[in-house]
Amino acid sequence: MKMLFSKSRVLNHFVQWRSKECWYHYYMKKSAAINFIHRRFESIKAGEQIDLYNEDFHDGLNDDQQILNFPGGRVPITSQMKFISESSEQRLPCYRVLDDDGYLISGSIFEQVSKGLAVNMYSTMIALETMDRIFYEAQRQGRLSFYLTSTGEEAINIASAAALTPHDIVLPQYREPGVLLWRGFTLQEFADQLLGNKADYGKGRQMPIHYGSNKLNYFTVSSPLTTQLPQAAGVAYSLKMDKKDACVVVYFGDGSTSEGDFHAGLNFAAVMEAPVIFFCRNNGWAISTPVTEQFRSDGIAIKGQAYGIRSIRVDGNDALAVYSVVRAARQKAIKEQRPILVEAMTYRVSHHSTSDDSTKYRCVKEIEQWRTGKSPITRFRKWIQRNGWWADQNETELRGNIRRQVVEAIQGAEKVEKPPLADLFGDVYDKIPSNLLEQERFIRENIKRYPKEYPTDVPI
Ligand SMILES: Cc1ncc(C[n+]2csc(CCOP(=O)(O)OP(=O)(O)O)c2C)c(N)n1
Ligand SMILES: [Mg+2]
Repeated sequence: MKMLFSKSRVLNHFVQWRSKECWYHYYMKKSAAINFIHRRFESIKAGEQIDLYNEDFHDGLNDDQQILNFPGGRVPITSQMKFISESSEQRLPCYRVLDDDGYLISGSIFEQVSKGLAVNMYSTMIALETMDRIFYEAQRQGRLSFYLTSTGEEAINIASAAALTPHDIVLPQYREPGVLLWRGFTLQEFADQLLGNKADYGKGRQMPIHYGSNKLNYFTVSSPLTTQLPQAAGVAYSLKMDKKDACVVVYFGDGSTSEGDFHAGLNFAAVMEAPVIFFCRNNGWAISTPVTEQFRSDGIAIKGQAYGIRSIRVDGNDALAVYSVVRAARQKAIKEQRPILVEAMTYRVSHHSTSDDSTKYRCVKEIEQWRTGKSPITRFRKWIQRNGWWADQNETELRGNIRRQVVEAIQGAEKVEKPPLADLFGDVYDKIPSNLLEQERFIRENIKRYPKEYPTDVPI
């Protein structure tokens, strides 16, 4: 246990160091920027703006038209000294299709879903909920070192995934395992990663829940918040260069928007006209920090406009609304080659993770209201059941089946050998540098000296 912990700590530090400070990374960023300049698209109209500037700037002030020509374009002038307000009078409305009771809101415009798709979406939401419950319990029993659930955010996970194609590339935060589940990541693959065994694609070097799959176009979760946003702009730009009929979807929480990378990522994508959907799960909390202490703006969607990004706010607990919004966003991102920002309003029903007890900083009544009265699963179930597409018997069978499969996956993963100690030091450098070799020597000597302090199931 102790060693697994230190493994993830070593890697975590490495990832943070590599993403934020390393000169090598800085150098790579610079050379990537040079490549971008060489491969600019015509749509980036820098040349045109310079012409405008040269021709019109000196006599740009035109009394009749009351227009001033600036390098970025023509701006109307005014003699009124008026500061723009810090907020609009009304909060940005939230698009929804199903009301709290699962009835269609009359007049709502939404993407139709077939019986097959609706049942598949609902079944996968149940699979996610069940998987979360059992893995969470396994952590409490000491069988996993860490876990984190998506409780309350099942519609965001599954409905957004259902609106994409397998070619769309996903860069997750960490509360989106349902997207992987939808794409076909098996319960065994989840369990192997959580237990860090030999079958785990990360060779046990990451903390539990850091899933990833090359095959399913799902980037590996990374611990430092928001690094995935500028990366998503770059991945989307590569799709644009290759003229792919696909987009990128990058997920992040409300708390992550306080990182500089949020702003860099949005601006980069806007300027490069990259086909990326920025999908913010605004669940009200960043561990113990409520959104009221996170920002003074009306949430996230309105920030898109400042970057020149088309944006929308959607009810994240309404599967039909999330599905419709992501379908439309995908269409716009690809056809119009532009980024889109989606803010899905929801609530983090679970503790932040197994390292947290949220009853210490928020009211239990509030949590229960969201768990019971506003569950996205119940709302969607009411709708499909009213359509005659689902019955109580289906529910019982499905839940029992998945429960059995998750338990078997954990038992299976527990039987698989752990990766050898040497794997901790490989796969990063072509030639392992001296400081890592020294660390390897140190850990081996330590194991010899204090064998009882180390797990016996890791091959030395
Ligand atoms: C750069 C960075 N700062 C701080 C943390 C510690 N941390 C992990 S999760 C988290 C909260 C993130 O909240 P949010 O983005 O709203 O996602 P949620 O957990 O609500 O889904 C924090 C502060 C981190 N992992 N990385
Ligand atoms: Mg949050």
